[in-house]
Amino acid sequence: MSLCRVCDGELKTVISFGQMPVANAFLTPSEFASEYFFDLKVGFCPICCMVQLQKCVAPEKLFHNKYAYLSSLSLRMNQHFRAFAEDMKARYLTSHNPFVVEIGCNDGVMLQHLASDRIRHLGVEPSRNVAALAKDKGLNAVCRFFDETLAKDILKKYGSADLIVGANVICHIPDLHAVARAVDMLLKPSGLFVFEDPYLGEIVKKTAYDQIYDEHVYYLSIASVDSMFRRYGMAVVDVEPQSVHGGSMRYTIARRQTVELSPKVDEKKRLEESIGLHKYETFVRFRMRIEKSREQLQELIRDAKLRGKRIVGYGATSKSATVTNYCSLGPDSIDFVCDTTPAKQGKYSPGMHIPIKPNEDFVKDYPDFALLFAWNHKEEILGKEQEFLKRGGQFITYVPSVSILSR
Ligand code: DWN
Ligand code: SAH
Ligand code: ZN
Repeated sequence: MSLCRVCDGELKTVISFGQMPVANAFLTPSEFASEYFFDLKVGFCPICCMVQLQKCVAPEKLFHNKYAYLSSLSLRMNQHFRAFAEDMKARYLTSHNPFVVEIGCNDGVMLQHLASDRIRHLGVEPSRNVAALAKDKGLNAVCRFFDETLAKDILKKYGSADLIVGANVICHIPDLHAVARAVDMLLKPSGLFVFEDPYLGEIVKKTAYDQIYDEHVYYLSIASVDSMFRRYGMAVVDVEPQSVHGGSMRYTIARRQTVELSPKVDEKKRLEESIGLHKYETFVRFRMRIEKSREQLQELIRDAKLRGKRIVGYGATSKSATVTNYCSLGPDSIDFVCDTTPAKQGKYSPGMHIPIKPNEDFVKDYPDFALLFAWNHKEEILGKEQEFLKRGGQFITYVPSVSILSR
């Protein structure tokens, strides 16, 4: 029996993927034998509606001095975070000498746009290698996990924050109660906490089951986030859907009664009810679609291999660890995965041990099919791979459904 990390309710299992490796643990052959696996299982809490991993991997095992994901490597994400920073500046950072804390600043993809305007800032980034990249950009960053102890230290050194921001990080933190307490401690009375994460409504709608992996402890909705923060005298006061990462939601949290509630919050909460995000049955159907998706992808790939086609994976995403392991796709069906991240190149994918190669290897000898693991960057990738398409190459996708993308 697993209990909800938010309310102690008994979780109802949505899907069990079995033993899975750490999604960002790209490895060398000498590390194959000692590879770490854990039981990847998602549960739904019928009391507070929080969807979450039933068991999670210790954060120190995921975020360390060799964290593989670099936020700045996509043009699209750079544009997104520039716009995010500009929006925060214009709306919330107009007072005298404001102070911003970013949780999970990674290589500084967003913070750089605040620092360039000399805004007082602090990035909190526990992965040492990426924190170092942020510092190399001249940003002020601390290499720690965000928690109450750190909040206390920040408060002592810099004073309270006007704004706390975070992208794709709050859903990574197992102890949300500690996050809420730390935010409460650190924020000015009228301060705001703005964060975004992949949105449960989109994950379910698109059957984007590959968003389920070790780092993503929570699959958030407005209802579950609001009920969590209400326990600490705060509430979701505004929401704004984002198109990045396959569909995210940006939540603005404030202390209750300090900010007027946007009508969008209740409107979107009603929408969540209409699509059944508060009902276990919705997730039973989600599981059935996931199983169907696996069958279809396996069949498509089996068929292509029987016809002697070459398949290469495009983008060694964290998400691809779930797809390749769940669908048993190894080097016998996928020659290699191309990826622009230097630290991933030359290594092997977690669990299935598919070689990771630079993009140049893809261009040098185009395959028949590219399996689009980075489907969330589809426009950017299709835009730059026109030559592959012109020469008759095709992209295979599995989100929102298994299909071959037409030109
Ligand atoms: O939440 C998280 C998000 C923000 O980033 C983290 N838990 C980990 C990570 O998830 P991901 O690895 O699924 O993120 P992406 O952005 O889908 O990863 C894209 C991968 O594809 C990167 O390794 C870079 C690579 N890539 C490429 O090779 N060519 C990306 C583009 C756009 C390209 O053209
Ligand atoms: N914000 C970036 C990075 C997302 S990847 C973006 O949206 O692209 C998640 C990041 O959160 C990693 O860099 C990881 O090291 C960091 N992280 C994980 N747990 C954290 C915690 N408890 N406190 C602060 N950062 C954390
Ligand atoms: Zn609960």
